Amino acid sequence: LVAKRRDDYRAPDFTITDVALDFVLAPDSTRVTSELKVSRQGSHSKSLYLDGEQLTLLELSVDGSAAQDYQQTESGLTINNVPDTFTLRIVTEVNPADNKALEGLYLSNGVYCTQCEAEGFRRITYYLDRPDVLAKFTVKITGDKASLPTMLANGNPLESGANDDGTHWILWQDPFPKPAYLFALVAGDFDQLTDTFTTQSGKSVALELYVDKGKRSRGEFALEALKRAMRWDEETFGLEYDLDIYMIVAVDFFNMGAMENKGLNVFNSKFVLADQDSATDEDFFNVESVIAHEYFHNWTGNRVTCRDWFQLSLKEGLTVFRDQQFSSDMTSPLSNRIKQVRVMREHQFAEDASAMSHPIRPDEVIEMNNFYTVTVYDKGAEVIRMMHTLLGVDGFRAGMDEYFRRHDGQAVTCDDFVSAMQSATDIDLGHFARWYSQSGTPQLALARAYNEQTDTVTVTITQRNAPTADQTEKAALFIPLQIEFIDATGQHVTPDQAMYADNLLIVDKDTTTLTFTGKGSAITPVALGNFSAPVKLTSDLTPAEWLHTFRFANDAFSRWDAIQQLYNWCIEQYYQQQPHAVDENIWQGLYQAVEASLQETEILGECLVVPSFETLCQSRSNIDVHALNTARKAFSEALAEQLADLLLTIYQANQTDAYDYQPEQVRARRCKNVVLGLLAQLPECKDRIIAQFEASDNMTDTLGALKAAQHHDLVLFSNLMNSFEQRWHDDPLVLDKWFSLHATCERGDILAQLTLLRQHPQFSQQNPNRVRAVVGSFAFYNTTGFHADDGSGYRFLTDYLLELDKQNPQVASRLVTPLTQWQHYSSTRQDLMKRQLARLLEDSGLSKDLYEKVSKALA
Ligand code: BAL
Ligand code: ZN
Repeated sequence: LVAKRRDDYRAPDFTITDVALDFVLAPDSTRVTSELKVSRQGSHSKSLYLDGEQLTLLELSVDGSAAQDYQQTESGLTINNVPDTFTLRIVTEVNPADNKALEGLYLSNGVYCTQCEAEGFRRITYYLDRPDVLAKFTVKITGDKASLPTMLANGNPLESGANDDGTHWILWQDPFPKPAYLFALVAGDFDQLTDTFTTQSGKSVALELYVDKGKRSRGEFALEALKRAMRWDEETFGLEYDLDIYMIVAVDFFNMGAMENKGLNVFNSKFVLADQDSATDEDFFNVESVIAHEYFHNWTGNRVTCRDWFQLSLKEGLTVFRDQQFSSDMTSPLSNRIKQVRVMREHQFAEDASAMSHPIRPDEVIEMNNFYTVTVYDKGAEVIRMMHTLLGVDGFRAGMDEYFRRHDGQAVTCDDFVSAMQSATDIDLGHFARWYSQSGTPQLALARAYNEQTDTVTVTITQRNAPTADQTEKAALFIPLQIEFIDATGQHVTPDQAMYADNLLIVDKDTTTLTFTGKGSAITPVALGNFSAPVKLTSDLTPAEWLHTFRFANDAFSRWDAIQQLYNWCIEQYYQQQPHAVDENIWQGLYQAVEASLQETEILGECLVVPSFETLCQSRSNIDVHALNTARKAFSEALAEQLADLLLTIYQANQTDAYDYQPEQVRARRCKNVVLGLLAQLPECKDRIIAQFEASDNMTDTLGALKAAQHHDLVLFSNLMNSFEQRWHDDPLVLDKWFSLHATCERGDILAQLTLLRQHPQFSQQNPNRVRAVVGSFAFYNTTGFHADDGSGYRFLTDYLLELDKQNPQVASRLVTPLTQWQHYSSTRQDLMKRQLARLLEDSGLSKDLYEKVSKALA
């Protein structure tokens, strides 16, 4: 298997301007007729090469004459001696019912559906399946009228009619030229929700949402969220929707979260369906943010798309940043920022430290599907956010306006984006742009020295960029570091030197220093405010100074982070078998900090969350997994004991009235359920958990009680879980929560439990949501089970992946991630993990997807 390299990009030899597709749908033999207007680009005499996989070719003609001079391979079709411009007609047959990979056209639960990003269109017909070929599409669909009353494609419906044989047909046309990855077709029998949206220029847009029969009311929130997103993009970026109709279809079988096909988004039903009984506050949040994300792609992704797949972050980093800003405006900036940072610290830092390390704009790819990563998406969004910080709100908006002015209708690169941003302001982004090409997490270390003679505190910040699996040579990055300084009395002080802006220091060299003269020796730097850059920061702060920071810092994120750093320090003492180092002063300080914050529900709730095991791993090496996990739990239990009376007060104070998904209630429920999780570690909590479970009028509190029970006692957990299953046994989407809770339960017989879950009537290996809920939850979050000392957890995952890879390589490749991230653990554990990776690599039929990740992890 050969990797493709970014540097090898060549403009296409041919392009396609118009596409007419004709689908005749049948479960195992769908016929696809494609008529393409093809033209040669530049002067050359090369053959035309089209991508195509798993297709049966039935007819091929050039300008109406059957083609004779062509060759077929497993990956494409070469047609020789073609004219400079011509019409190519291709008839192929595909088998949607047999398509378990869920790429291309597939049939599941009676619904025909497509997924073409990144390279799925080549499984529908032969094509120039690359994002820099933009064509206008018309699509005719013919299908059974009774079972497929709804048949959708991109753009606007033009005509429809019925045939004598029980089928009907419809013709769609999309006026906007687009790459094939944005093509979509859906056919099935749905409930429909409709609405209209009037754009800022007064145009009326029909909104249509299609959901499973009987699930209509669960789609209402998504439709409202869509309208909020449409309005926000007009108000924030002046971006208006461009077609007359915007359609969203929710499907149960989907590899990703959702897909931004032009005018016809296809969504995993998990990110559309939500009501008070079946969805948690977090589900509501996710629905709104994914709805917004896909909508925002209409400009950042569809109107301006990627030149090649190495540029994926051009649209994904930018669109994630946009959806983060939107969510923050709809809910709350602080809890959103914390949520985003948790993803970075738990998952993206782990990816940077692993064999899959890559820059946000990768250089080398074997299977593109492997690069829909937290690095390209979330670190990509952090890079955009840093530009936003550097340029300011107005500068950033001016840069975006310039980007659309230059590139609307084009397929462009990350460099084009940076250049547009740069041209709109006078800020030089040359050094900054290195974030696009350098992988790895920069490490900043902050240290202080005091010179009594001159009464000067020197704060030194060193930047280190360690080699990563993919790059040995590194250079200093351009890092905007938000920083504030507090003296012993809690007053803010400023350094002798001018900074970039208030509280913003540019760290662009190996060493940066600041001095404070005549301000005493006790100066506490509060660095990385609002997580202003995706870096790891260590400092010489003491536990007392973390508490001081919590008390006096202006930046709310820094206050939260100070408590997290303090927890990290405490857990380290437990891990080093010296729990008494967490002395009375620290416990008292924590108690007072919580007591003083009883009215600050939002930050309080977040501060009472102990860092996850995965986050703790990112600042350690040669980890003894069980010792660290035990240390974390012991500290968490001690925290609950020390704060018990306050926690009870908080629990009582944050009871909510009849359920409503609105910010104040969401904060209260979050705080209450975090507290219940802590209290659950204490013996006397059982009745409280049962009471919450029984009284709950919403899924957030129900799930809060179940999670608490999981930490409290296995008998209680089993009883409540049985009761939950009885209520939700016929609703697989809700049951995913139940699957996931079982799979993350730390119990000795977890593998037997997983076997039972796989035999559950609602489990289906063909449904990615079920697989992620059971196997994904286990591998990513069941620390004791997955990391069992005898290697049985690793073996379980490997056995499972060997099966799953034959059906759905994309999902298998996602799930192998925890096994490839062995770098932080002790050497015996690394050996156990690598032994299973080696088993995977021995499989001669391994997919490209798994091969790329596994071979890198073993290199
Ligand atoms: N483009 C793939 C799904 C998403 O990021 O929206
Ligand atoms: Zn996206």
